[in-house]
Amino acid sequence: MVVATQVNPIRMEKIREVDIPVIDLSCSRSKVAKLIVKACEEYGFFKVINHGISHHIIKEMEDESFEFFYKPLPEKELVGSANPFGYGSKNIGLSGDTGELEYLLLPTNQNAIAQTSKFRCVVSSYVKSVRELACEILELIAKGLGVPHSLFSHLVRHFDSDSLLRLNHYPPVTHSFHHGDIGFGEHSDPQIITLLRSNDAPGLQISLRNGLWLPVSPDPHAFCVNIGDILQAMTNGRFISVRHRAMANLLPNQSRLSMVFFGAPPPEATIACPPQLLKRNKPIYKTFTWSEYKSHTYAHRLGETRLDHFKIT
Ligand code: GA4
Repeated sequence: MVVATQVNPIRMEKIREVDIPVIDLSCSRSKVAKLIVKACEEYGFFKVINHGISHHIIKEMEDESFEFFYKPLPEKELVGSANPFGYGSKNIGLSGDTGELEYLLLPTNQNAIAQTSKFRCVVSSYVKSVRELACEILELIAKGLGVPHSLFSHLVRHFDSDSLLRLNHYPPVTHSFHHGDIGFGEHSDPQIITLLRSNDAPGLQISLRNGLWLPVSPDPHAFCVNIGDILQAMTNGRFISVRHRAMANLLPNQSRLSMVFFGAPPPEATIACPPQLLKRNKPIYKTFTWSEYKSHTYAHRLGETRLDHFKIT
């Protein structure tokens, strides 16, 4: 496999004859911007390497997460159940979805993670770095699309941004697990953009246009980036909010841990495709606020195509 260099900012990862873009962020901005836009149009998914987030910050977040998940259940339950923030096990959302995982859902706004414990300090510095990376990627997208620099990133940088951090722990195999069991079922992410970092255990799969599921090879040095529903709406369907899922962890001795940042707008932000991106096309989606979209999301099942509800008929 060719490792990306200064000259070539993209390498393609061949899995089952499909190329997943791996984009080297240390290369020229204009080239990277074009490659990211192409990946968002073709897959709604890509990996970034040379992203600039220090290994130390990632490792500390991973260590703290494992320390939390290895605690006895009653201690984990002390943080409160995920409604929406807190600890959850097997139950996903409020509409009856389930999966083979446990997780912690955390808010990311500055007030919520006031730094009073080691865990909160670590979350706060991880969130700060990953939010910055998300905004840089959104600014590269804006450059590639030829729209104002902070058109998308200002929503995630906003003080009231509703961004989240999700820590997912997929425990090692037990005899009750079978090949094909689902860890976290098929869905698209409702937000603007998602940055996922996982340890070395496999599980993530993305859905291709032809309906096939493509396994994404784990790479602890990369971030997996996917487009969320809001960016699909803001690009009038040009970018794909890719459907993805995680399979149950079938490794006998190793846990899978993913740390997922969801970059979201503030609740009252109005979501619409800007005129520069509509060009001569008609808008596909109605205008809505993030708060309206979120209420709709939480009232429905994980696997729904939520944007359909906001289509102009
Ligand atoms: C999917 C993306 C994020 O993990 C999440 C999930 C949320 C939850 O786990 O509470 C949802 C799911 C996600 C979309 C549909 C609803 C809400 C579970 C569910 C059934 C935190 C999010 O924002 O939306």
